[in-house]
Amino acid sequence: MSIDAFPEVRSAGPRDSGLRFPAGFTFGSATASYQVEGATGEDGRAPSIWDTFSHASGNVCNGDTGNLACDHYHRWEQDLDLMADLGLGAYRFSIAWPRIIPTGRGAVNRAGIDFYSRLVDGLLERGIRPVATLYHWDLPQVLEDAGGWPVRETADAFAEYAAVLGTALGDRVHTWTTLNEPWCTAYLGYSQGGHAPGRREPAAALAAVHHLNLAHGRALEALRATSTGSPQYSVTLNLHVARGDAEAVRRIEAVGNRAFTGPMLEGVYDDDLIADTASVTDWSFVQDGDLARIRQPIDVLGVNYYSTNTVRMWDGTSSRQSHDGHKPAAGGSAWPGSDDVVEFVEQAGPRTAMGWNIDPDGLLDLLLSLRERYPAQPLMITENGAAFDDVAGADGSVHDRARIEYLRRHLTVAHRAIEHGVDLRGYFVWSLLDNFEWGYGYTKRFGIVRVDFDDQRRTVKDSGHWFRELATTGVIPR
Ligand code: GCO
Repeated sequence: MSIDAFPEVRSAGPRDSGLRFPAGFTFGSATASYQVEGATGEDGRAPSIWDTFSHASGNVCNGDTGNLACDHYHRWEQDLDLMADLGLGAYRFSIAWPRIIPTGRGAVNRAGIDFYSRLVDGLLERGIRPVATLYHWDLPQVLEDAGGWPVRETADAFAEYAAVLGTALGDRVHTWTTLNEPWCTAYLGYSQGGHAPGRREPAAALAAVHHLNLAHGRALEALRATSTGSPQYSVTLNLHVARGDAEAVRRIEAVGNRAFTGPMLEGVYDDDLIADTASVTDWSFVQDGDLARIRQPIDVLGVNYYSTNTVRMWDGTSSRQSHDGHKPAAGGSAWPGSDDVVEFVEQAGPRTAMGWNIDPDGLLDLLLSLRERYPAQPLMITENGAAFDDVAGADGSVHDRARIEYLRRHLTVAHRAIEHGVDLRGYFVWSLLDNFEWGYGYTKRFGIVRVDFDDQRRTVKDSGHWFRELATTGVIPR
């Protein structure tokens, strides 16, 4: 269904506020282990691919690393107090695999389990639901050395890791999320090269796609078999909202979206995806029975949304545009099979400090199209937010009106989606804290809480106060 069917729900205007979310709608914030924890060498944690990648010169702005990040590993209690003070109903965090099984397979590191166990208990004590992601990009380096996601054994290792977590935390975690944005892992990590491990091998990236999908299915099996509570199960995808020429949009949706939703939600790799990528791989890494294991019911599909893309077919001669919001641009190709035929057209503004266009209607398009295709699948916005060039006062205060406007307009759209029948269960702002923004290091700030990286002081920004009002009243504030 096209958005044009709902002309009245388009364009959340700047004065549109006062809308109330349904009772039970979850407001939360999200972070990820390598982006906030620091303490990379403590309590038995082994290096991840992001340690290796950020320590190698030229990969991250200013040579920044996650060595200290927000020092959340030591300041977690204070950070949980902050979340409670902000009235958050849920916290979406990720677990660092190299803290749990430092050797990738085999021995479990008790200290790693204990950290997350304390974190989960601390959340529950404060009435905040723990939403735990198993993989937000910090693969143990030892597993990359053995081939990484392009090899099938990494999915085996992931299932073992999932069983360890299910056993240790599955009595208390509210929602398990297997993977965060496997698109980034596969394509930015193994083909485009802007993310760890920084490989530029399109065929390997497509093998990584499949082994991530398989890891998702196998982890769900393992979590279900070991969790003794009654957790919900989910995965988080960054689905691309592409506009423009129909054929270019079809190609981007095939390799960018349906490569994941196909197997996970329908048990198929679509024929057009196989055809588009035929010059790159023959998909022989897909074994009998894999698709049945990947397709499993999930309680909620997590959706991360920031901006849109405009695409068109490229004739191969004119000078080529490439404005697809890579983080950051890295020379390799992020769309195996379609890089040489599709170009990304520069988007109209306004933009955030990431250079990403601000287009709340894209979120509505995405939610409505998911409802159309998967009417019975509950959805959750697991990331939405914006980096801006914050100016902090001497007391750390930040008057980030632009971020408030960004959040308000997207939340308005989320509310309208619900009014139009989308089964949307919650909204997690990215991010709780300013943190390590991958290839951009500490140069991009997404937090609703400012972090002074000199002294680790936290200061709630105006957007944080605004979000508190939203979370405690359920009404979108002005
Ligand atoms: C992602 C990740 C986050 C990012 C955020 C801003 O979406 O890439 O889940 O870790 O920090 O999206 O880029």
